[in-house]
Amino acid sequence: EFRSPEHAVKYRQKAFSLMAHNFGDMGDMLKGKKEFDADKFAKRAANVAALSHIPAEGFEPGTDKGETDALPKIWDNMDDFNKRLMDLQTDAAALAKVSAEKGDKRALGQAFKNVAQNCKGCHDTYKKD
Ligand code: ASC
Repeated sequence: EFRSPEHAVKYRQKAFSLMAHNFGDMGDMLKGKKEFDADKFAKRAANVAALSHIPAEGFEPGTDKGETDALPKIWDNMDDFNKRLMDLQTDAAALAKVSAEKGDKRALGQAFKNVAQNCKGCHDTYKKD
Protein backbone atom coordinates (compact mmCIF):
# COMPACT_ATOMS: atom_id res chain seq x y z
CA GLU A 1 0.00 0.00 0.00
CA PHE A 2 1.02 3.60 -0.56
CA ARG A 3 1.08 6.74 1.57
CA SER A 4 -1.38 8.39 -0.81
CA PRO A 5 -3.04 7.81 -4.20
CA GLU A 6 -0.50 10.26 -5.68
CA HIS A 7 2.37 8.05 -4.56
CA ALA A 8 0.76 5.02 -6.22
CA VAL A 9 0.33 6.95 -9.48
CA LYS A 10 3.96 8.15 -9.41
CA TYR A 11 5.18 4.63 -8.62
CA ARG A 12 3.56 3.05 -11.65
CA GLN A 13 4.42 6.00 -13.92
CA LYS A 14 8.10 5.74 -13.03
CA ALA A 15 8.10 2.03 -13.84
CA PHE A 16 6.47 2.69 -17.23
CA SER A 17 8.91 5.49 -17.92
CA LEU A 18 11.90 3.24 -17.18
CA MET A 19 10.36 0.52 -19.33
CA ALA A 20 9.83 2.95 -22.22
CA HIS A 21 13.44 4.09 -22.06
CA ASN A 22 14.81 0.54 -22.10
CA PHE A 23 12.33 -0.76 -24.66
CA GLY A 24 12.70 2.27 -26.91
CA ASP A 25 16.46 1.80 -27.04
CA MET A 26 15.97 -1.83 -28.05
CA GLY A 27 13.62 -0.70 -30.82
CA ASP A 28 16.22 1.78 -32.05
CA MET A 29 18.79 -1.01 -32.22
CA LEU A 30 16.44 -3.34 -34.09
CA LYS A 31 15.49 -0.60 -36.55
CA GLY A 32 19.12 0.29 -37.18
CA LYS A 33 18.74 3.78 -35.71
CA LYS A 34 21.49 2.78 -33.30
CA GLU A 35 24.25 0.26 -33.67
CA PHE A 36 23.14 -3.19 -32.49
CA ASP A 37 24.97 -4.29 -29.35
CA ALA A 38 23.88 -7.76 -28.19
CA ASP A 39 25.09 -7.29 -24.61
CA LYS A 40 23.36 -3.96 -24.25
CA PHE A 41 20.23 -5.36 -25.87
CA ALA A 42 20.18 -8.26 -23.40
CA LYS A 43 20.69 -5.91 -20.44
CA ARG A 44 17.81 -3.74 -21.59
CA ALA A 45 15.57 -6.79 -22.14
CA ALA A 46 16.37 -7.98 -18.59
CA ASN A 47 15.48 -4.52 -17.29
CA VAL A 48 12.12 -4.55 -19.10
CA ALA A 49 11.36 -8.05 -17.78
CA ALA A 50 12.11 -6.98 -14.20
CA LEU A 51 10.21 -3.70 -14.54
CA SER A 52 7.14 -5.45 -15.94
CA HIS A 53 6.48 -6.74 -12.40
CA ILE A 54 6.37 -3.27 -10.87
CA PRO A 55 3.29 -1.38 -12.13
CA ALA A 56 0.49 -3.72 -10.97
CA GLU A 57 0.91 -2.70 -7.35
CA GLY A 58 0.39 0.96 -8.29
CA PHE A 59 -3.11 0.37 -9.65
CA GLU A 60 -4.77 0.31 -6.26
CA PRO A 61 -8.46 1.17 -6.07
CA GLY A 62 -8.90 4.93 -5.76
CA THR A 63 -5.87 5.79 -7.92
CA ASP A 64 -7.88 6.75 -11.00
CA LYS A 65 -7.80 10.48 -10.25
CA GLY A 66 -5.30 13.29 -10.68
CA GLU A 67 -2.31 13.37 -13.01
CA THR A 68 -2.80 10.03 -14.70
CA ASP A 69 -3.50 8.76 -18.20
CA ALA A 70 -5.06 5.62 -16.75
CA LEU A 71 -8.72 5.37 -17.75
CA PRO A 72 -11.24 4.65 -14.96
CA LYS A 73 -12.43 1.56 -16.83
CA ILE A 74 -9.25 -0.21 -15.63
CA TRP A 75 -10.88 -0.59 -12.24
CA ASP A 76 -14.10 -1.96 -13.78
CA ASN A 77 -12.10 -4.56 -15.72
CA MET A 78 -9.36 -5.44 -13.26
CA ASP A 79 -9.30 -9.13 -14.21
CA ASP A 80 -8.66 -8.30 -17.85
CA PHE A 81 -6.16 -5.59 -16.91
CA ASN A 82 -4.22 -7.95 -14.63
CA LYS A 83 -4.23 -10.65 -17.30
CA ARG A 84 -2.70 -8.19 -19.75
CA LEU A 85 -0.03 -7.25 -17.21
CA MET A 86 0.76 -10.94 -16.69
CA ASP A 87 0.96 -11.48 -20.47
CA LEU A 88 3.42 -8.59 -20.58
CA GLN A 89 5.52 -10.27 -17.89
CA THR A 90 5.49 -13.58 -19.78
CA ASP A 91 6.41 -12.02 -23.11
CA ALA A 92 9.04 -9.74 -21.56
CA ALA A 93 10.62 -12.80 -19.89
CA ALA A 94 10.69 -14.57 -23.28
CA LEU A 95 12.36 -11.52 -24.84
CA ALA A 96 14.93 -11.43 -22.03
CA LYS A 97 15.64 -15.13 -22.52
CA VAL A 98 16.18 -15.02 -26.27
CA SER A 99 18.26 -11.86 -25.80
CA ALA A 100 20.47 -13.45 -23.13
CA GLU A 101 20.98 -16.45 -25.42
CA LYS A 102 22.01 -14.02 -28.18
CA GLY A 103 19.33 -15.36 -30.46
CA ASP A 104 19.28 -14.37 -34.11
CA LYS A 105 17.88 -11.00 -35.08
CA ARG A 106 14.69 -12.53 -36.48
CA ALA A 107 13.94 -14.26 -33.16
CA LEU A 108 14.76 -11.09 -31.23
CA GLY A 109 12.53 -9.09 -33.55
CA GLN A 110 9.60 -11.46 -33.10
CA ALA A 111 9.95 -11.53 -29.30
CA PHE A 112 10.24 -7.74 -29.30
CA LYS A 113 7.10 -7.43 -31.39
CA ASN A 114 5.13 -9.63 -28.98
CA VAL A 115 6.00 -7.27 -26.13
CA ALA A 116 5.24 -4.17 -28.22
CA GLN A 117 1.80 -5.59 -29.03
CA ASN A 118 1.10 -6.00 -25.32
CA CYS A 119 2.08 -2.39 -24.68
CA LYS A 120 -0.08 -1.13 -27.53
CA GLY A 121 -3.08 -3.35 -26.83
CA CYS A 122 -3.33 -2.19 -23.27
CA HIS A 123 -2.73 1.47 -24.17
CA ASP A 124 -5.44 1.38 -26.85
CA THR A 125 -7.90 0.02 -24.30
CA TYR A 126 -6.95 1.58 -20.98
CA LYS A 127 -4.85 4.70 -21.59
CA LYS A 128 -5.99 8.22 -22.48
CA ASP A 129 -4.73 9.33 -25.87
C1 ASC B 1 7.50 1.86 -26.71
C2 ASC B 1 6.69 2.67 -25.88
C3 ASC B 1 5.45 2.18 -25.91
C4 ASC B 1 5.41 0.97 -26.74
C5 ASC B 1 4.38 1.00 -27.80
C6 ASC B 1 4.45 -0.25 -28.62
O1 ASC B 1 8.70 1.99 -26.93
O2 ASC B 1 7.07 3.75 -25.22
O3 ASC B 1 4.42 2.64 -25.28
O4 ASC B 1 6.74 0.86 -27.28
O5 ASC B 1 4.57 2.13 -28.60
O6 ASC B 1 3.54 -0.19 -29.68
